[in-house]
Amino acid sequence: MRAFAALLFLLPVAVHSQLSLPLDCADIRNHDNRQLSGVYTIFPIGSTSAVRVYCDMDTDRGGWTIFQRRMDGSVNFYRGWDQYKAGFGFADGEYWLGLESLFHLTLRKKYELRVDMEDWEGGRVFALYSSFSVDPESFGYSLFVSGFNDGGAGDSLSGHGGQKFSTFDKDQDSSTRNCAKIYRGAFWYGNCHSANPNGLYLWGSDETHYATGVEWYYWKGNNYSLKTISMKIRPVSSHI
Ligand SMILES: [Ca+2]
Repeated sequence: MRAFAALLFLLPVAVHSQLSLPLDCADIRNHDNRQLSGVYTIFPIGSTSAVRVYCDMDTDRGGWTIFQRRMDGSVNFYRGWDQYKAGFGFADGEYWLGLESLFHLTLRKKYELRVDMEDWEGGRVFALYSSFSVDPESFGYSLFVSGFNDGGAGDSLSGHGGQKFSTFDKDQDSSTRNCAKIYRGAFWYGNCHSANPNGLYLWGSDETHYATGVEWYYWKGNNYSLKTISMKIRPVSSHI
């Protein structure tokens, strides 16, 4: 009886701490909508999966979990499969959250995707997609994206829908060549790309090596490497 009483005493605490682990930045915002943009810890795959991410709490009411960000060329994005699966970089700078986390997040909730970008002349545009998810590794982490809404950037991503993710050491693209090697990145390449957000950070316009930069074709073409780009997701339900 005494043991049972002790259990009753402990149980609500344990349950509460489990429930309070945020899955994403929307959970953090919904818990306290005065939170500022910055680095937070989320748990995309359960209680042992703590990972630090940058939460965008400003754009369109906030609650965005950033899973990809380029801003200063400080992190090397030309990496292999294991790195893109697990994630790399720094939450307060440039990073890739990881395909396994993306798969688990988009399995748990329905997400929209927003891609914000900036050129070297002060221009800022975005592309919005009302639905975004990633398949499990056994299906090559295939991309599902639909419902494009133009924020001035044009649609450089819908054409990548249905493609598996490719890195230089795991060619799953639909080209006879190795797109990741040719364009120095890692992405849901088809034959090969109209967006290369994980390409080489080239500080602007460069025609030396075709389409290898951080690119969004329908805004800036194939030889313009953007100043910043960030890919962020938010549960559709929190949009209301
Ligand atoms: Ca290939």
